[in-house]
This record gives sequence, structure tokens and C-alpha cells, in this order.
Amino acid sequence: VWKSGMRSLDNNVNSITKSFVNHVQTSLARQPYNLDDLGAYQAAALSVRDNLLVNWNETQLQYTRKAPKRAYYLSLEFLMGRTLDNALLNLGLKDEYKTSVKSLGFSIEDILDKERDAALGNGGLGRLAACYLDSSASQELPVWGYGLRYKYGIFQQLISPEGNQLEAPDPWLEHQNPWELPRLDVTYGVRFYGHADRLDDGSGRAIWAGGQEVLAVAYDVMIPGYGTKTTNNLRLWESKSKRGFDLNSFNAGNYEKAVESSNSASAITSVLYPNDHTLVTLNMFGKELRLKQQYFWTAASLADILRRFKNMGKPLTELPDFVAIQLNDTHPTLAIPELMRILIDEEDLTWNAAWKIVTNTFFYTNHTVLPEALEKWAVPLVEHVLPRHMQIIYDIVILIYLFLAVEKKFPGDRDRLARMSLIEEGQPKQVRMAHLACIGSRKVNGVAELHSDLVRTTILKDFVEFEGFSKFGNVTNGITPRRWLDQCNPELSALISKTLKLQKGIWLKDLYKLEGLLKFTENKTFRREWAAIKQRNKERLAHHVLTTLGLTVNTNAMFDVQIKRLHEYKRQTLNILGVIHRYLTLKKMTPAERKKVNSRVVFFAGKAAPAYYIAKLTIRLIVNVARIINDDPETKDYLTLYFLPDYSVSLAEILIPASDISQHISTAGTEASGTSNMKFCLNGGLLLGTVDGANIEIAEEVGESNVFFFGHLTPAVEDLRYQHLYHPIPIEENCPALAHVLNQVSAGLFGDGGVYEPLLNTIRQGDYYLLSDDFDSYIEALAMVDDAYRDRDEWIKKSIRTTAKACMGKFSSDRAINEYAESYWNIEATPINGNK
Ligand code: DL6
Repeated sequence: VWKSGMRSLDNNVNSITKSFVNHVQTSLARQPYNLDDLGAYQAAALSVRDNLLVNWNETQLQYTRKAPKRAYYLSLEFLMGRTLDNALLNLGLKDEYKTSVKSLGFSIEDILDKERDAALGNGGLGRLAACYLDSSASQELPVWGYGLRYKYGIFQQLISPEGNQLEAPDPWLEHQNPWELPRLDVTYGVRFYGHADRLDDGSGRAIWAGGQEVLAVAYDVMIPGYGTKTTNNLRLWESKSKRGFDLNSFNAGNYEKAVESSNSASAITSVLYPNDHTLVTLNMFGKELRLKQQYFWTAASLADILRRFKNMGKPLTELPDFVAIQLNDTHPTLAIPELMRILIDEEDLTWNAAWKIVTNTFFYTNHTVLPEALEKWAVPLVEHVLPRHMQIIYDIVILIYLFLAVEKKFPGDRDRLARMSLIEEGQPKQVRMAHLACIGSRKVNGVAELHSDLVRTTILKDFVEFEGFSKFGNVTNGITPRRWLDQCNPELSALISKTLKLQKGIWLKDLYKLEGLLKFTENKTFRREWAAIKQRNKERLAHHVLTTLGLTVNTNAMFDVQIKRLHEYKRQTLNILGVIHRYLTLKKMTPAERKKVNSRVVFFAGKAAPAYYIAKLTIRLIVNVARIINDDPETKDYLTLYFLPDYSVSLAEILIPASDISQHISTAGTEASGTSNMKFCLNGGLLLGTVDGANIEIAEEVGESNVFFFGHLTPAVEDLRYQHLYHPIPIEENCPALAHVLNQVSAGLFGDGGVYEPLLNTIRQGDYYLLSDDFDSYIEALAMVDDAYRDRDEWIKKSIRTTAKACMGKFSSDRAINEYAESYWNIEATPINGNK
């Protein structure tokens, strides 16, 4: 249907070949006969881009003409991964390109493999943003993303011979990036520092002047919808000096000073911060740069949004009728005082009128309740970098919020005032960004039922009591089935289409249709085909390990996968200690006993924040445990372990379809949602997890018999922590099995035990993440997994049920984005002419 919409391009194989060769000669200035795979990738990408551009232009034109209400998704991270395969799928041109490049002597797989991931994100939060862009375009919703064009994305992870994580830059823009359009004419000046002088005319206005002015330059990335012409936009900002370089210093021979301002301007978008749950480890300079990133991006995005709105000729009071701005976590919260500043200082609105517009335009999603992850900015820093915004924040505290409204509702409740204030007392005082985001937004949501409950009952409890329950909702996260099933697991996708007798174009846009697979669980042929695909995906992963690490993987074993950022709360440490426990148990067995054991291959992948010492020690332990047990002739047929370096979206696309079981084992109440759990399920992998985040809702869909749960529940966590702190029981008593494992590590079974003491001591002393409380039930759950896997036929049935039920619809990002569109942003689908 959508192919017919591309009027100006004739997409048969011949014309694709013509366009490909044309790009080789004219855009790349190369000869088709000595082109390598990288050149072929670039030519193919440029020719696909021509298609996207036609649709992109048409979409933007229609949005301008029809002037629907639009939503803008402000996210400091967009973890896009590769684009070519996704663009081919969404355009419906994959087969044509495959044939075309084959006729020129290339394989489409080799070409696709040449693309570098666009890794402008740390993990779940950034990947969620990418899924939401895919779903918005696929649902024909007028949504744009706004982010930063980092010159360096998330660092490349290397593992040293000792097992230490080393970081190298990710120069993803090294080769030309065919997916972006530089908009050198779309620029905005952004000010930092200087001074803000209030006018004494009673208007509340101020003049902000002086300081540094930096230029924001737009780069547009086209976001094609699946099965539709709608092609939305992701606008990324690059910073650059407003004045080029300082000619006076240059002429005086002071070259360093001449380029100083240019360097300081371009530093703002030079690198993605690799810390996903805390910034406390940053020094003063690092913090200031991060604050500048946040303001630079929100100021440029707001200026752009307002320019587009003003072109409609409507009064600013109507802004909330035409614009919804989603704050992805608190990172873009400065947009709230920035919009106040524009409306009051530049547009001459009264304070109350401005506040009304602001609080009807913004929406805030919280992605974590971990105390260390709640953003706070030192007041002196904000005062220095953004003097006018600090005034506005104080005005919000004093004028609107605390002393008038809260005091009125809860007279004399000083504790409540202090708890709710935007400013936390201390040395220095700090601005609480979550509070600012909350009171400046029309609605607030968490990302899974349990998490949203925790938001309402813990970090924003006072605000719920003050503003009412209805402002605080839940939108459970989702994932795009296009990338996370069809692209990463094409064989499974084909089997589903064949079995359901439905074109994939139908069920990939309505995942509830997967329920139709349920009746085939009893069909032997179907089960055989299902199992064979899983096996081939395991072989594909094994091939990857062989070609990248030179190691041979036992593909007859169960594949057990934990892939996510390294963090104490995600408890990779629990997993590796469980592996050691299994190893020690195997060592004690006779050969005959071992033969009855289910073979298991454990995979880990994930990056640790560069300054996160304990997380890096966990990686080191995993790598060194692997070194010992993979070489042990007595046990290696039954247990092996791999740490795959440099986890990325592309690596996830290989790992997820190959998994039999995956682990999502955070301490209850700490993982807001998790999204890889949904991806594994969609690909027929079973879950081993705690009763946390979206695991709970997945189990509700799939039935608890298909999920392996263990561990304490959220309400117990606080009491256990209290106990550890004030009435500690030695670990030998609390959990002898774990104590034994820790002692073996200390004793040097995996190399110098002393190295791991700081990591082991986090468990022996305080045990904040409750490993000693959950270890026994974790080991029991692993044993249940083994038992279940022994009955392979029943296991395949569970696998089919998991795909059919757990991910039916509910965990598609199409469902999630529709919830945002309807219940939050109030925007509607805007089909592009010729679409339908
Ligand atoms: O909502 C996306 C993702 C959740 O799935 C994860 O559970 C959660 O940990 C993650 N949160 C963050 C918070 N970072 N900051 N700030 O990444 O969000």
C-alpha cells in the first residue's frame, strides 16, 4: 500500500540498481567495480534515503497544512542502533534491495553489517525513546523527537587481559552519516552565564545579558513509520561557536586563546555522558558541562517549537492546544523555567498567564525511584550558568507554589513545605529537578504499574496529596515489534506469518494477533519448526562469539542471558555468585552425577559507568570466573560462561533471539520497568526474575507458570535493609551457601581474592541490595528452570505461549504510544495523503 505512495520514485530492482550506481559515482565519487562493502553500504543508504526524503517532505508539508496538535519528545538519549535494515523494512523494500545488490555482487547481510550503531544513549531510557519514535511514525502520529547530536556516543568497551573494563571513544560520525540532514540554516543562539537584572516596574520581567552565546545547529534524522508514508523527524542539535574564532587574539599570535571560545562551544555536544543512574561522581567541570548540555538542548528545542507555533498565527495562550512537550525523565526540566522566561521576558505575558501555559504544555515521565538517580543541581552552579532561570525557580517556590498554595492547603505544616520545596537545604543548596518537573507538568507518569505506585507513594507522595491522584498515572513501557522481532528474528517472523496465515504487515501492527499462535502449541510440526529456529539463532550467536572472541560455544546447552547496564541494583553479582555456586556443586559431584545435569551456557553483556568501581569489579569477577570454569575439564561440558564486550543494540539483536532463559533479577522495587524482558519474551525466551518492574505485568499476561519468580517482595525490602543496618546477622548464619561462595572468591579460586574484597564487602556489610536475603530462593529458582528445561517439549510449549501471550499487544510500543497520545498529549493520527 505505502509503496504506491512513492510517486516520484520507481522502486523496481532496476531503478534501485541505477540509483545505487549513481550514488557510488556521484555522491561517493568511486567506481562501482572496486567498491568494498562499506562503500556499498553507503551507496545503498543514500539511495534508501532518497525514498525517505520524499515521504519526509510530504509528511512535514501535511503537518504544516493540517496544523494538528503535535507532540515533542525531549530526550537526552536516543539509542537508535542501525538504520538501514529498519528503513528497508518500514519502506517495504528489503527484497528489492536484496536482489539489486546481489546483482552487483554484494550480499545484503554483509552490507547491513557495515553500519555503525548510532549509540546516543546509555540503555533502557534511550532505547525506549527510539522505540517510541518508531511507533509514533507507524501510528501516523505527529510527533517529533528533540535531542543532541553527540560527536561521541556511548564509549566502546574493551576488556583488558586482567578482566578490567577499558573505555575508548565511539567516533560514530567518522564516516559520513547518510541518515542525517544538516540544516545549517536552522540555528538558534543560546546564552550562558552573564547577569539577569529584574525590572522594577512590577512586571516580574528581567533582562538577561552578557556571558557566552553559543549557536545551536539542527540536524534532522528521518523516522519512517512501518507500513505508512508518515516519516517523522528527530531533530538533533550540534553546538558551535557563534563568532568563529577570536581574530584579535589570532592576529596577536595567541592561537590558543583565539580558538578557546570555539572549543568551549563545541564541547557542549561533544560527548554523551556515560552515567545512567547518577552524576554524583562527576567533578565540578563535568557537572557544569552537563548542565550546559541540558540547557543548550532545551533552549534550542523550545525556540524551534515556538517558532513553528508562531507561524500558525495563533496567540501564545493557545500553545497547549497545539503543542504537548514530553519530558523524558528530568533531564529536560530546564524547559519549564525557560518557557517561563520566554513568555514573561520576551513575550510580555503576566506571571500567572505564563504559568498556566507552562503547566498545560509539559508532561513528565519518571524512570527511576533510586534516590541517587534523582537529579539535583547545586544552586550556586545554576545561579552562575543560568542566573535568570535561578530567579524564576525561586519565584516559583515563593510566589506560586509553596507559600501561597501549599500553605493554604496544609497551614502550618512546615515539614511538608520543606519536603516539597524545589530547593533542598544543605551545603550547597540544591534544586530538586523531579519536583520542578512535577509541578510544572500537566501530568506525570511512571513506566510500569509497580513503579508508578512507588512514584505516587514515595518520591512524589506529598505532591499527590497536594495536587490530587488524577495527575499521576502509569504508562507501562513497550518495545517495537518491527526491530525486536521481525528484524532480529526474521525466521521466527516468517513462521508466525505462515502459521497465522497473515501477512506480517498485519500482525506487526497489531501484536494482539499473536494470540492466534496459542492453538498451535499442541501441533508437533509447529513445535519442531519453532525449536529449530531457536537452535539456528543459538548457532548464529555461537558464530558471533567464535568470530569475535575466537571461542567455541556449546550450542546443545541451555542459553542463559543477562544483558543490561552493570549496576548493583540489577544484581549481575547475584548471577555470577550463582554461577560459582553451580560450579562448586558440579565439582563435588561424581562424573555419573554430572551426566544428569542440564548443560548451561551463561552470557553476560553490559557496560559499567567509567567511574563505577564496584560495577567494574563485577565485570572483572565475571571475566575471571569464565577463565577458570571454561577451562575446567571436569565441568566445562556442563557449565560455561561468556562476557561479551561492548554491548550494543546490534549485539542485543543477536543475543535476544538465541536465549532460552533470561535474567531480570533486580532487588524488588528498584527496576522501574525493564524493556529487554519484553524483547526476550517476544522471541520465545522465558524469564527468570524478581517480582519487580514490568516482570509483574508480563507474568500477568503469560501466566505465572511460564515465568520463574524468586526473591523478597517490595514491601519487605525496607525492613530487611533496616535489619542489615541495625541488627546485622553474620552472613554465615543468614545465608551459609552464599557465605561459602564468597569465601571461595576471597580465597583466590578466581585469581587474587583481595581484588574482589570491596565488592564482596558490599554484601558482607550492609547488603543494601539484599543478595544474602534472596540467594537461596534464587538458587531454587535456577533449579526449577533446570527441571523445566529437561522436558524439552513442554519447554517449547512454554516458549510459544510466552511469545503468544506475554507480548501480545500490551508490550508493543504501539500500545504505549497510543496511551500517551490519547490520555496525555491529546493528539490524533494525521494520515498523509495517499496513505490510505
Ligand atoms: O523506562 C525506561 C527504562 C526502564 O525500563 C528501566 O527500568 C529504568 O532503569 C530506566 N531508567 C533510567 C533512569 N536514568 N536516568 N535518569 O535509565 O528507564
